[in-house]
Amino acid sequence: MEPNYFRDVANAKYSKKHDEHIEYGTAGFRTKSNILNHVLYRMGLLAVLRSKAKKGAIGLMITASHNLEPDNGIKLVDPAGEMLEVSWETIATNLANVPDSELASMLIEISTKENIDLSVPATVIIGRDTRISSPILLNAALVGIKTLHGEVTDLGLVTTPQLHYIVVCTNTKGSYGDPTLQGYYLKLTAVFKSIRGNTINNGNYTSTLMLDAANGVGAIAVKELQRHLEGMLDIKLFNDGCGDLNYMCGADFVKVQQALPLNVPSERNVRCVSIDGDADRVVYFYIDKNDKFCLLDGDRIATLVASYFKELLETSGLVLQLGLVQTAYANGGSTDYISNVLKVPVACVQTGVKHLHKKALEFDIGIYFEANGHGTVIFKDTAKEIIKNYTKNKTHSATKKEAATKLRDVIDLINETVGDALSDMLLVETILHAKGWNIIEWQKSYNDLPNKQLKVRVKDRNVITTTNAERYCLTPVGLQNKIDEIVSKYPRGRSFVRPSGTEDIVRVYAECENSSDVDKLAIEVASLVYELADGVGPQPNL
Ligand code: G16
Repeated sequence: MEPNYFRDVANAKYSKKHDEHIEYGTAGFRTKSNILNHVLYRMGLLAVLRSKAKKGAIGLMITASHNLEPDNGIKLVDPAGEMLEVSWETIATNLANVPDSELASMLIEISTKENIDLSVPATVIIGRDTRISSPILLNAALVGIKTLHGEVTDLGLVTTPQLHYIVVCTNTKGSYGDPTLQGYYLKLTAVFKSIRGNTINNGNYTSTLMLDAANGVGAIAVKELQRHLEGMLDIKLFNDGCGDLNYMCGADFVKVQQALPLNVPSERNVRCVSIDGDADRVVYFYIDKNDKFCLLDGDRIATLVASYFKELLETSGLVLQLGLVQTAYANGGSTDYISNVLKVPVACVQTGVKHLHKKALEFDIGIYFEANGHGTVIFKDTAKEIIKNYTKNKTHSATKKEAATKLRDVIDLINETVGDALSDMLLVETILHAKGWNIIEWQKSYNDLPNKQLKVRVKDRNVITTTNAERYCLTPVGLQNKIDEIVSKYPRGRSFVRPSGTEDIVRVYAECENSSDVDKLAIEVASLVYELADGVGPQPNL
């Protein structure tokens, strides 16, 4: 170890100015932006160490995704474009909270324990969303990276999935794609256009859609996408950055409130899309002929993709294991449909795409989606090879080869590194186009159980602990028994509670057979949480 390497890490400007404990949560550190300066600086330092440890470029994204404007956050991206390895989340939390006086010694400890060769060069690829606080936090991270002599590639304003994409492209020397934003748009749109061919509309599918960009960085990306799509998709853009970020708009608002986002006109039967503040989530919705709001969330996207892939596998005769991964938030209606109608194996894991991604890797083709619209599809390298070879095999019939070729091509439309709202949207559009479906036909495939999500404020959300993929509450003791009692009163009732890893709240999920009951069920469970977990502020209501 070079003894002086950490000599300059003490920096008064980025000293820790408060004692609030902060944790690497569901998707990195996320809290009020004004208490994050030292965390960003320290994550700049850590990103350099991680890059040296992995001998590859590391990503650093400054965003609080679906949270409102006053929050911000940071997440690190590993060299293959996936989320930071879980064991390093603990290292990140410890480093973020250590007193300034122990910062250098903790960095030395990390380097020793992780056996890091400090002479290896380090590269950090950095991006940010459109929050007002992001440039200041960017500077803090840059100072951290430069203090440990890391190289920086600053991408400026990018969506989170764009950063993931550029990280993997950089580390694979371009074999996954060109490591530039231009490369990202070209890769996605070239294959979208070639699959679509000359037929812009097909059957009941038309290419018009309305898109709510949550007033986030996704709006910039959508405009660029439109330029590359050359009119093949007629996107009418709303919430393109002039209003407040994620405020009464965006994928999280639409999913949780099950309501039309601000500014999107109420036009019957028009396909609409909402993405979130950093464009890693997407949900669809429409207003039906009776002016009722209808949501097609991550579960719907997952089932649409699973049914399409299953069809292509069956038609082609390719024998590959297809599987789907969900979380406890998945609607019971979707899980029944996947298991009993599609007959695709389905697994349930805890919230956070890092957990879904890991589980999905077990399948040849792993589809994973959270109900909130965060997800993607991943393919084993061996599966990609099998599909490619199959398309070249002259003994297969034209029909079989055609199906295998579609499967091969559609892989390039997918950002396999992480959920990507734009790539997912292009995939959905491709499938709807192939099936000749409008949004009503898509929705008819199965019925969702009526469901409701509520947020409860409590003194310390960590008093709630869970097990069994967050479906069972361990503490406070007695809470689960009481939830079970309440749920048993409602036909097909299900409810669970868990602390959020991105907001200072406890989330309550409820579903049951009758729409007239679901609000009551959610309120009953939320009130219980309020009572047993030291609720603060107003009592739960709708
Ligand atoms: C992040 C994660 C998602 C997770 C969501 C909510 O999304 O990437 O996997 O579902 O937070 O997490 P929690 O319920 O723990 O607050 P995003 O879009 O905010 O980055």
